Amino acid sequence: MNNTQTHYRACNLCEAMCGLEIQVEGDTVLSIRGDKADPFSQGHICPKATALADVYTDPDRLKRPLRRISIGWEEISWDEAFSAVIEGIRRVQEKYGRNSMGIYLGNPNVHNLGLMLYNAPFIRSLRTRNRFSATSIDQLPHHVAALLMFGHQLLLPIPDVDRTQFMLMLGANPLASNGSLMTAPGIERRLKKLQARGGKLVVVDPRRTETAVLADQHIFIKPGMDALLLLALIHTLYGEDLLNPGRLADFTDGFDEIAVIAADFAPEQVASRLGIPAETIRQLARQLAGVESGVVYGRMGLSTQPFGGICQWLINVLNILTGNLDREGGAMFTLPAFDIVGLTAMMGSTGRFGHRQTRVRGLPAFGGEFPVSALAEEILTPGDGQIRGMVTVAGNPVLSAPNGRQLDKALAGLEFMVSLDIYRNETTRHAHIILPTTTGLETEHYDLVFHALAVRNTAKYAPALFPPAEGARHDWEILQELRNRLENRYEADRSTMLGKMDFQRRLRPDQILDLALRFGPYGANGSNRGKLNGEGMKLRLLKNGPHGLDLGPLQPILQERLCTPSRRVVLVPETLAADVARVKAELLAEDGEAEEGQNGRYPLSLIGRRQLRSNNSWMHNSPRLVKGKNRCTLLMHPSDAAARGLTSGQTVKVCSRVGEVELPLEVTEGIMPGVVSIPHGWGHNRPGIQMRTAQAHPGASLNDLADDQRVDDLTGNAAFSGVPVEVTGGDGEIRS
Ligand SMILES: Nc1nc2c(c(=O)[nH]1)N[C@H]1C(S)=C(S)[C@@H](COP(=O)(O)OP(=O)(O)OC[C@H]3O[C@@H](n4cnc5c(=O)[nH]c(N)nc54)[C@H](O)[C@@H]3O)O[C@H]1N2
Ligand SMILES: Nc1nc2c(c(=O)[nH]1)N[C@H]1C(S)=C(S)[C@@H](COP(=O)(O)OP(=O)(O)OC[C@H]3O[C@@H](n4cnc5c(=O)[nH]c(N)nc54)[C@H](O)[C@@H]3O)O[C@H]1N2
Ligand code: SF4
Ligand SMILES: [Mo]
Repeated sequence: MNNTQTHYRACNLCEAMCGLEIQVEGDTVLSIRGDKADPFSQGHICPKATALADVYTDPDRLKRPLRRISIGWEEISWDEAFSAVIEGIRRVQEKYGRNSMGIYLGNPNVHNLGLMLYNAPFIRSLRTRNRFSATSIDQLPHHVAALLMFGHQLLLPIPDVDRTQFMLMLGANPLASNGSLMTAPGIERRLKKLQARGGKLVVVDPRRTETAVLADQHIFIKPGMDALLLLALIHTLYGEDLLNPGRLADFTDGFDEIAVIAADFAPEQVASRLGIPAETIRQLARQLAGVESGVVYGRMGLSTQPFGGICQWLINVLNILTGNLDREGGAMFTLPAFDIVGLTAMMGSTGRFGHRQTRVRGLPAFGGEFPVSALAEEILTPGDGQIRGMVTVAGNPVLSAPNGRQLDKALAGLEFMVSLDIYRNETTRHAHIILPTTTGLETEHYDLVFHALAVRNTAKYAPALFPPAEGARHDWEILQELRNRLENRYEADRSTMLGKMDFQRRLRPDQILDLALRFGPYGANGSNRGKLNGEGMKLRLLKNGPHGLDLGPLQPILQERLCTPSRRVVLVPETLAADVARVKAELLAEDGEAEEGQNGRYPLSLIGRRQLRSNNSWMHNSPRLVKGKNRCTLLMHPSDAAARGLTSGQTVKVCSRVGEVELPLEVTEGIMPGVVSIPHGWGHNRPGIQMRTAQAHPGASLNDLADDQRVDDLTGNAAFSGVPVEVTGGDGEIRS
């Protein structure tokens, strides 16, 4: 008898939400293919999707709670583990106060329905200010710009790539990353269609990336200089009378102020600093202003740099000045079925910025979280408020946050640490207790976050394909249990407003999802109920349509979504405008404080790069993803290699202010002179981890070089782009 079953779900690994068609027999995955019937992804997948099967069967996956003992690790029961965790947290907080516990949430949180719904009440039960997440090593500047301009941290403009005629893309490489803050499965096909309909793609990047190769024009830029380019583009729009905000002028304030700000940044003024001819800048501005629809889009490379906040702000400004914000083919806003923006706005929580500062360096909090660049010093610096214990949930900051070696040292000295994770890796090896969780195919899936960042309005749900790996528990179940045990101390909580709306205490994730769908914009009483032929959105509808529902292209909706007190767009928020002084001092002035060269000791500028077969730090234990040649190499321009007498294939040593690594050199014309690149997420050669395939392909960690003191001073986001380094010949031994 043939027991083969077919299961449909969205891939949870990156932001693209590709539909998967998975053939299984019993608990064996026979195949994972692109789901051609998924209206959004139309069959697209990448090589990482098939590795979901590897994660499911991985012999290194943790199955039972682990306790660290003097000679290694011992498996313990769940009840023992929960008791030990509560005892550990209480011990630390009773001794040093409640802020002595810290928490770090990693990237897979946002790909996990249970975590998205249950981590907030758990965090509240910890009662600590010391909260951190991957947001501050990623997209924090986007949130700051959205909060200050549109009044809500999650009102993020999404490029309408399927309808635009012109895309100016800075600091993003969607052909490798599959798109970010732009959920667009099959992005290569979408960009080629843009070109096929006569549209143009221009890429600004220090490296000739996969996306730059596809583009109609690629402009090299020195890392961290984009703010100058964006200001010069704005200058040109004003100077050449190219302004055309259209209907946006009716509800936007600040057109005169931005003209004054941009006045000092004529293309001719910035050209030599930028290394981009003034005429190229002027042409770019004219092109953007001349098309019927166009969009400026900037991602990682523009967020994780010293001017991240300014860059994300100015990108929005450019889209407004050219009338492209909230317009078909421009940068648009989603109306997702689970409407996080609407729900949080209703509860009055639109985001907060700068309401408190970190103890040691005074970096600003955003949305109740501190920048993770400050985590190590908050642990290592003695004094009142020092962090003595940590919880990590689905995070690997030792490889993901800047100055990983310092963080290694900090975590090793904690009095108590607990990690919810599927692996014992570079970070979780420091835990006293590791709680093993389900992931991927063992979880039910609805993309709470990425439907809200997609280039079309879509909705898709899938139940878990497999029961939890033997012994593992769902993240949300673990957090709920910990919270219940912690809150015994704080009975008073239940009388508060939040206590009364405590859905998590009474409902499962799918039940909360169902409620949110029913009360959302496509629900029976929602503003967009018409979309579903009279049937209101509910979970059952999604269960009956396993390929996902297409709710149509994005619509102009900004005016009704705005959350600013004035209900108008703030083109020039004061905090951002004030930060332009820093651009002048550090980037514009010929004798500026730009750290380039730092006394000539670290003359090269280091950037990262993403690779299709890698997913941040945690998928290198899949044999099919790491097979083949070593991809963790240093890219360098031939002129820089020649100047140092270095040749392709040899091992080189890369040094920065905070550390050094050794890795093979790859000489290529595809990177600017003066710039070198290493992919992030590698460096699995630390002792005490249990990821055998990854350990056999360790690579070196980019974040052993990235500097925790280098941040965007405004937002506190890590500045990974342009870390000053020097490269010399290594020990001669080539490591694989
Ligand atoms: N230099 C440099 N550094 C970077 C970047 C860069 O471009 N350059 N990129 C940054 C970006 S954009 C991000 S988002 C961060 C990511 O930073 P992190 O989130 O800290 O790192 P990840 O590698 O995503 O680690 C995810 C962890 O979650 C575990 N995990 C996977 N699935 C599950 C699950 O379902 N449940 C639980 N409990 N655990 C799970 C994995 O084993 C791993 O330990 O890295 C940042 N760091
Ligand atoms: N295969 C794969 N896909 C992923 C991930 C992964 O690890 N692997 N991670 C996922 C995550 S968590 C995220 S956040 C997204 C990120 O998705 P993207 O934002 O597309 O990230 P990157 O591919 O790192 O692209 C950043 C680009 O910025 C360039 N850059 C660096 N510094 C500068 C600068 O100063 N100025 C300019 N103009 N450009 C600069 C780099 O050369 C690089 O090409 O990808 C997601 N998708
Ligand atoms: S592109 Fe992203 S979502 Fe699509 S299959 Fe690959 S990892 Fe999964
Ligand atoms: Mo990310």
